Amino acid sequence: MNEQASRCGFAAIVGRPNVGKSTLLNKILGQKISIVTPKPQTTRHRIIGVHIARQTQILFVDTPGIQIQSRRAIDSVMNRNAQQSIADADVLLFVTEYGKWKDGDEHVLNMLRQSNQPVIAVLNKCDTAASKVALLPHLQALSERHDFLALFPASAKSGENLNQLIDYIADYLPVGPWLFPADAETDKDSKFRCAEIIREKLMMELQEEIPYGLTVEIESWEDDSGRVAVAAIIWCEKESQKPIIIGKQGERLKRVGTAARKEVKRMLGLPVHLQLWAKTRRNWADSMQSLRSLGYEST
Ligand SMILES: Nc1nc2c(ncn2[C@@H]2O[C@H](COP(=O)(O)OP(=O)(O)OP(=O)(O)O)[C@@H](O)[C@H]2O)c(=O)[nH]1
Ligand SMILES: [Mg+2]
Repeated sequence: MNEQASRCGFAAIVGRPNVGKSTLLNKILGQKISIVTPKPQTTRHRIIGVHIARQTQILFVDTPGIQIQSRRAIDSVMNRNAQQSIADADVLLFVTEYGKWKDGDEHVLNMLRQSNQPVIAVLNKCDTAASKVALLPHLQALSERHDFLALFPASAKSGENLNQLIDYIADYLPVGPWLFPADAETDKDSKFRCAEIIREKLMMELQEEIPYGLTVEIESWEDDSGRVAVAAIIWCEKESQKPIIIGKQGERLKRVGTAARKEVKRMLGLPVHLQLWAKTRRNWADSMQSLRSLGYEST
């Protein structure tokens, strides 16, 4: 590689919850780095996905959806993770959803305006538009909200326009050496990704407030002659949530375990044995001390 011409930088993917930030990261990377559910507030951490476009190493940073209100300690931690990613970025991708401009979008855009960082607007979920013509007034309205570097209608689901977006970022990022090894995919290790996969399956299974009161901790991880044995604890906030997570005769926990095991096996390319335990840690999501010990950054 010609060292002189190499470029590298952080492109933080920001927006309100549920606009498709993690789906966008995964589609660009061509693999699941960050979990996705139809529910808001799925992503809780900063997750870097490394993508190479020509001579540029683009460090995409998936972030938690920024919430207008932070009611609990975990909400503040999630918002801070997103804010820190904004501060550290070379360029910001402000993701919004076609046809759904909300107060939450305005709130995020205000934060971006105050950051004085360069912002690219991504109007996501354009596959839901009836036609290309239907997009035009929405693109016009978005372009009038801020002096964006560029604006891309896109679909993280179908991949529409993502190559153009990637090329734009690759040319925009500063000249400099690559910060990650050439074959790096993410800054997160297999344990983190396994815990997240379990949390995704739980979020898909559970309704109302319960998914927000859960976190997953890997208790043990043994890699024994090409076979991985994992024991994970699902922490809930209240004792009353435990039977709901476990389900009748353990059927829900079994479904979650089976789905998670299959995906972890695919990720590692190795046979996996997965054991799940539901336990209670009272109000862990409201306690900074518990959050820290459960792996939540508190920058
Ligand atoms: N139709 C359509 N759906 C999409 C697209 N991108 C994402 N979705 C869906 O939108 C929902 C939310 O996607 P996520 O990627 O989890 O959204 P997020 O912005 O990361 O959400 P948080 O992590 O909660 O902030 C999921 O059901 C996705 O399948 C898209 O381009 N088109
Ligand atoms: Mg997400």
